Amino acid sequence: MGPMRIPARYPVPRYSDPEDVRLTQVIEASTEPRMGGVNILGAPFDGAVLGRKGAADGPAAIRDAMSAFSNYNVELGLGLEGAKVFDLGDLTLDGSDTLAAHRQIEAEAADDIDPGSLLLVLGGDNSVSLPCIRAASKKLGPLGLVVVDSHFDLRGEIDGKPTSGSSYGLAVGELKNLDPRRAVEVGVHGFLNSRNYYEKAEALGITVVTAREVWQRGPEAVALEAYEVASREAEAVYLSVDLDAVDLAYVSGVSAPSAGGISADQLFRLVYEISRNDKVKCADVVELAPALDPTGRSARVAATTVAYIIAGHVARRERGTRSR
Ligand SMILES: [Mn+2]
Repeated sequence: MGPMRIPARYPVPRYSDPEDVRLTQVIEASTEPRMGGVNILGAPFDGAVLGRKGAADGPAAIRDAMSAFSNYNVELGLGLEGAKVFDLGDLTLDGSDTLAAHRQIEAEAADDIDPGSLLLVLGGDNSVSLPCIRAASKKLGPLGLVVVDSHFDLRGEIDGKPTSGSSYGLAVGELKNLDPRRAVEVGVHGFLNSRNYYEKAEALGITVVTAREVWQRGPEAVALEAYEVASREAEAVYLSVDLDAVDLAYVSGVSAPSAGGISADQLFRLVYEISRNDKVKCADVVELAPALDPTGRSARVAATTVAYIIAGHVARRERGTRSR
């Protein structure tokens, strides 16, 4: 056992209808990762954010928002009542010490990664992706990476420390088994990235798909290409979702809201299509800062994203059944 965790809390459903099992009723608390399912782990840390703080409250807000959902999705023709979803609770992290927090996230995530399951990390600022990717590369072998984000996040360290803008650059720089030619960045757009970081992505051989290309080609086609690139000669694929990829009309509760991003629906379709693939063994959903969006919309989008990732995992087992 690692350090103490804070047990996950889901609100008690406001009503009980045997004809409508709520999504949160499918989720079981667990102190250990379980085989063959989805293991949720909260990383409430925002000590390395470059912009506005608040993502430390992300995991709790995502769980709260999930209580609004049924377990069935009409469009997918898919129910999650038989899903094996376990919640391992929240890590207890020191928000003032990025390096120590990252060491702890890496160690605990490594304990919870299982090649037969999906570890789904709820951030936390985007810096938490780095220790999770490190853990995945150490536990799972040759790794591919699919990122959905408005930003490249290819910065170096600042004052010797990683930030919320450096996770993917540091990961491909230090991890021998994460070939940047197996990294795909989806959703960059607008006046949000420097030419230098675009050229760095190109030089590294990272596949870049802009937000506009998602609108033009459709999320399913983009997801197919992204998984193909990321899974080539890889044992496992890591999916990292920065919610700021979504247009600020849907998601304003993030450190860096983006105008002109992809739509919420496009994000759901992207993550669902990617999560349906067997090699996806680790994922994160980061940057929700609920206090920055008092309407609760951003938390709803975050929670729906989590539900679609779980649905993608369930769809692996149900392949071949009718889908609408
Ligand atoms: Mn971002």
